[in-house]
Amino acid sequence: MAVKFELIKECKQTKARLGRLHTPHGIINTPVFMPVGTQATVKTMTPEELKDIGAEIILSNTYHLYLRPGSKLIREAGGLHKFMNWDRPILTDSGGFQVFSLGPLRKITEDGVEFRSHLDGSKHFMTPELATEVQMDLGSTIAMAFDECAPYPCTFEYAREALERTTRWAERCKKAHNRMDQALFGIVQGGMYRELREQSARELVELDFPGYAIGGLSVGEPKPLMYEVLDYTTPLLPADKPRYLMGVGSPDCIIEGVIRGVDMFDCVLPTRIARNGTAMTSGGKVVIRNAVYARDFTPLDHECDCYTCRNYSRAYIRHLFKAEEILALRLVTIHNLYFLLRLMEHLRKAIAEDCVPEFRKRFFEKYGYDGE
Ligand code: PRF
Ligand code: ZN
Repeated sequence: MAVKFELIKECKQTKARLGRLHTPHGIINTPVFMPVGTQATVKTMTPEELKDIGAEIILSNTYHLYLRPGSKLIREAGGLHKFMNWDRPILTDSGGFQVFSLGPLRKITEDGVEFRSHLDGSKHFMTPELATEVQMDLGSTIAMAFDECAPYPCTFEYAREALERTTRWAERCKKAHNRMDQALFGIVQGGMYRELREQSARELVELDFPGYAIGGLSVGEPKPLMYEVLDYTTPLLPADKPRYLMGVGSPDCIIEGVIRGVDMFDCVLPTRIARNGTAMTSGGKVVIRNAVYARDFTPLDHECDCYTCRNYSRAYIRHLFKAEEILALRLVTIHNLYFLLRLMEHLRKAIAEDCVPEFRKRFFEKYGYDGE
């Protein structure tokens, strides 16, 4: 088995778990946040910088790398790790979400999905077998099954068809998968319907994956609804396998996910908002272009000791944004990722010390609840 999950401790007051995921590329402490490196790079960051801030695993995308530069080229380079000079774990998403969210035209059949490239409009056909082959060529540490993420809102009938197709596709991915040094995770779908989440989890657990993702959430539904789905979905998954909530990574959703038993998260949010000038801080979001920061010579976050906060002021970073200097993007990205990675560290400590509810309360009192 390519990965082994070691459950260290379960929280006494919540469903939070402390764990360690052992992989051929090293150990991941969970709950973990995975910075997103869609195109084999976490935008603006070198792998050395990612290590320095404590990133233990990153996520990359099958869909993007398949289209450009092509998975055979990456295989020729010696695999994704070598190609991008990152030797820690990498999780690749299967493309099962991107073909739906990025492709302008797509046609779903039992065999797979026909879609057009967002780059040049060329026609492609993605199947469970191809998504698996591409991920084996990439040589990621964790590969994901090819799934269908139903939109929100969506009828019971459609959500059922999508989940049943997802199960059949997961079976095909498993059959096609033959890399012993790579783990293949299954993805639970079923929309916002309890009965369907139960069916999906049951069918996937039957297939016996080394880890399970919860897909189809954070697709436009209200947050309380996502929490409700999580409430009944995580207990359906085996306690001795890692659970990954796909595409979720705002501080509030991470905390709410952790207390419901989620171990892994990924999201473009911290890196994306960094590049438009929004910093996540212990006191909430700071929109650095704002005129109130013109003469603010204090750091982005007075509680933060990241490279950016140790060396630069809000006024300076605001100036860099106004002047459209590249360093601006790098400095806020470093800070936001550091902020989230440190939040995960604090959560792990809170689980170890049995003070998760207190930690949650304290965090929200300071950070506030943001709308996104
Ligand atoms: N499936 C896959 N990737 C995803 C999702 C999904 O449902 C989501 C939903 N939030 C994000 N990324 N394969
Ligand atoms: Zn900082």
